[in-house]
Amino acid sequence: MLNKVVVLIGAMLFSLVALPQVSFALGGLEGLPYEFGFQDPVTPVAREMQTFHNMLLWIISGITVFVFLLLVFVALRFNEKTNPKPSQTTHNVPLEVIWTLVPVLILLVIAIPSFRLLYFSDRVANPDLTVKVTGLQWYWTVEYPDNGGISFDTRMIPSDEIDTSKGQKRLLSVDNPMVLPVDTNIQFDITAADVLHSFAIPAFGIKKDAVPGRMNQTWARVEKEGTYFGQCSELCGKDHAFMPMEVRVVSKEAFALWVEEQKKDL
Ligand SMILES: [Cu+2]
Repeated sequence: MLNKVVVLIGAMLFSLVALPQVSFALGGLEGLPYEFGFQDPVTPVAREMQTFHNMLLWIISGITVFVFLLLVFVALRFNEKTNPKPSQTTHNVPLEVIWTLVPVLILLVIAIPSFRLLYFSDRVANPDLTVKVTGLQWYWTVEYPDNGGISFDTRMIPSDEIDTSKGQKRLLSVDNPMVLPVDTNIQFDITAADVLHSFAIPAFGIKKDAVPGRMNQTWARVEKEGTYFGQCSELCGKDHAFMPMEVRVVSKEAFALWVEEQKKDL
């Protein structure tokens, strides 16, 4: 019986190492009907997060299959009919060593990339641009301290004013989208002015609490121009569901033009 257990554990470990990294990211950018999986990652952090998620999926699937097969084996082999006289032996040292060591090794395999990714997503050295985001009931204020202190509020466009011919999306489009340059290390300073909110843009791999009186930090380097959406992800009151984020990622030249345009209004 011990041999069989060893073979099963071996097969499980082999499957973790040998199975190819398959991406389950089938989602688009703004959520179309019947999609599943994550939004396409557009930052290094989001891509690493999905790779990590896919690795975890193999590990948990392996453990689930292993435990299920073990249960089936025990139920068939050691039920009262097939095994009327149960063995009274206890303390199988090799088996106990294995079932202690294998879970420890699995946890190590998970912990090392997990901590690496946590610190990678935390901050970027020498950011090229800083954007301050403040959550309020129930909208966001965006500030660009590096660009002459541009500052504006971004609020959801109400459903009855949505113009689909302009590509506006109900519950996602806003009046003043945040504009960011592509291929730039952007540091986000995230805070709130009333209650807890959470700044979340799935395609960037960002979800950071916005806490009154506290400045949280994260970063993004968006590699693809486009429009990205996010939603407040911390229950913050009655209009929590109606304070989306819309982010337009444009070329560096277009961003510089936009900055000049915004400065005129200051
Ligand atoms: Cu909120």
